[in-house]
Amino acid sequence: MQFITLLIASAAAVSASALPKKTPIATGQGFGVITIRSGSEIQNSGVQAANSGLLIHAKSQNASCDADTNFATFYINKEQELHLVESTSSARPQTIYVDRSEKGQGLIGYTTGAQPVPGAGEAKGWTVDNNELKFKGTGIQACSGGVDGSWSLWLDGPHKAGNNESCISVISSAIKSDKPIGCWYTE
Ligand SMILES: *[C@@H]1O[C@H](CO)[C@@H](O)[C@H](O)[C@H]1NC(C)=O
Ligand SMILES: CC(=O)N[C@H]1CO[C@H](CO)[C@@H](O)[C@@H]1O
Repeated sequence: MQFITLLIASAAAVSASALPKKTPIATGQGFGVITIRSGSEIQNSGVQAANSGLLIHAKSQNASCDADTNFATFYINKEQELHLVESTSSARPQTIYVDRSEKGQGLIGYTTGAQPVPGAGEAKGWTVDNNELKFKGTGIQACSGGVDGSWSLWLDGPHKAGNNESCISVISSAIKSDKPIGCWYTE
């Protein structure tokens, strides 16, 4: 009995420590994002930004960062816009948008500097609910087959976003960054 209790206690300790810490994310607070989909190869993958889109599993996001990192750092402002934390050497904000139109199929992209949000794109509506990143209540899916073995991220919806095959829904878990690293991400 004692043994079983101990076993259960230690199993619980292991799985609790494997879970990301759920520290609430305040407006303007820097955070990273990991994808949660247990049993898949993209469980606990850090979200990256490159080529005006979000991805996971790229060897390098090829960004110019203020410190060494291969993951993106974000913040949400009062207008519910999702931004990439800027490098100190860059003065051009990079802002994430989604295109929920029939053509866009849930595309997630980002603009750089004064670039307008394209066509049907929307930038306002991002929230972190109980540490999950969502756009107007909708979560995210990941699609394999991206550049360099990566998976591209799309708004959740039909699992053929952008005619990509094998898309799966994930939980995008926001993890507070105590020292957000600013980067300049490739356009
Ligand atoms: C990063 O740069 C390398 C070398 O140019 C390229 O092969 C790779 O596809 C780039 N990665 C991304 C995510 O664009
Ligand atoms: C990961 C992946 O396959 N991405 C493709 C998804 O669809 C868009 C638009 O058709 C392509 O540009 C991507 O390469």
